[in-house]
Amino acid sequence: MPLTSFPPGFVWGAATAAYQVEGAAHVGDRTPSIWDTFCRTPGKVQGGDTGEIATDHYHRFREDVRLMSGLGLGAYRFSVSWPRVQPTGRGPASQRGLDFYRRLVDDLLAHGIRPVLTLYHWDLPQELESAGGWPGRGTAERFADYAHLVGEALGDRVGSWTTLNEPWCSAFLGYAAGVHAPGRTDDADALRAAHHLNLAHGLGAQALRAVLPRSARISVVLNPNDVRALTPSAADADARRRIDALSTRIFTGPMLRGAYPDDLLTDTAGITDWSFVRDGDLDVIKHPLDWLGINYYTPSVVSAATDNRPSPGPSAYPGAQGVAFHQPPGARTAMDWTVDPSGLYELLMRFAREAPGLPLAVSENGAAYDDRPDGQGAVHDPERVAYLRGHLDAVLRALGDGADVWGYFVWSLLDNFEWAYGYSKRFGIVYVDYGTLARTPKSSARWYRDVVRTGRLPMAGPGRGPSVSGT
Ligand code: PNW
Repeated sequence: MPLTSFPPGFVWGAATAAYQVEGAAHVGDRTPSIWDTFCRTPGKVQGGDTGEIATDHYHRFREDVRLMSGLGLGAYRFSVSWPRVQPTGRGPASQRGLDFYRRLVDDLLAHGIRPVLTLYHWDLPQELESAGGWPGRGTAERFADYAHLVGEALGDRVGSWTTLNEPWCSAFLGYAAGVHAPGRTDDADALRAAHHLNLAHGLGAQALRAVLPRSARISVVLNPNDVRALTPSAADADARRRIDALSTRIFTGPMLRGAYPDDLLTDTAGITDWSFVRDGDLDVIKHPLDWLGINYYTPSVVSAATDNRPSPGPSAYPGAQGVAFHQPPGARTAMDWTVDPSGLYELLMRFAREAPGLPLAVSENGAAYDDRPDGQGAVHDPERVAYLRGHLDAVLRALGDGADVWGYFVWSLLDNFEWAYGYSKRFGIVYVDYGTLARTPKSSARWYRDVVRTGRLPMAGPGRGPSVSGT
């Protein structure tokens, strides 16, 4: 029997990340992160945009919590800025930095909104990058200290913890493709970074477990890739296998099974011998998880390349020369990402199968569109409503087919700093006027409020009459 409504107790949330929303880059003891540096490097971020002010969430968080409360949200997924709370990446905490997160969390709790805290959403203290960054083992060790310090400070009021957000982006967009901070392009360094991010997760989870109350729930957030082969040929199936290893199994292998996949080690043998993996690392990385966060936006389609031309520019997939990427068919968002909710269903079912008993959450899902206010100042975003509806329907189908999904977080609460795209891409269900920083809920925010209230999916689009069931 397909489900027509979400189970009672299903958690509805929205997500942001520190560098993308906070601003206040020079407030308190905060030092620059690798994103501050990257934004100041000419040509790296569209329009020369930076996170200096962003949405000014640092000063406007009470208004943002009120907005979430008005939408009926049960949870807010946010991240802590490492250089705000531990300015040099080592040593003592900044009390002023921690106080900001205490105020935010207390305001959330006062509104009945559960805080879901991510320790690392890409804003590495620049000092740690200058000391070697994620390719160096020391950064993973520093992360454990940072986790301990935040756990000790906020463990009395935050029950849900995530070590890392999307380590794939940190390792491969940051150190191989160079399109994210710190903008390095060295395949061997990117694979070292992936391992040290895995290790940071394991050491961080251990550190949290040691300071948090037993009831605390510890997780990691991944962006597993739903990779499809262009044709059923053996060559395309092999291309699919290689990209699956480099995007998903490089993290889930160590984290869920305590081993790097053999095929990954073979595929990357020409780049590194993996001798940076020390005895005992894999046991640390396999630290038990209380839940797994899955971020999903779009699937990938790959084939064996039919010519031998090297791809233009550095790749985000070291060891996958000879794989061609194809735009999946279907409507596209402003990111040019194809809208295909079946990828979310497939990923949820995959983890339900491969990690039985591990609760899952959709920790990010959403879309960018070219939103602008109409003459009255209202923002109508029917494409986003259709996107969310389709993906929530996929979650409902996965729930009906036995996946243990406890919650869904829309990316994002607010329009914000979309990394290398600057402010040109708007993912929010709430519009931000970057001149005045005024917030205006889009029609998708009202639609989402109705979903949250009823636990059902009304028809896409405003003013289309009464709701019908979710299938
Ligand atoms: C995620 N890719 O980033 C992040 O967690 C968010 O901070 C971000 O705003 C959101 O998705 C939308 O982009 C990604 O190129 C960035 O595959 C790039 C990719 C994937 C995720």
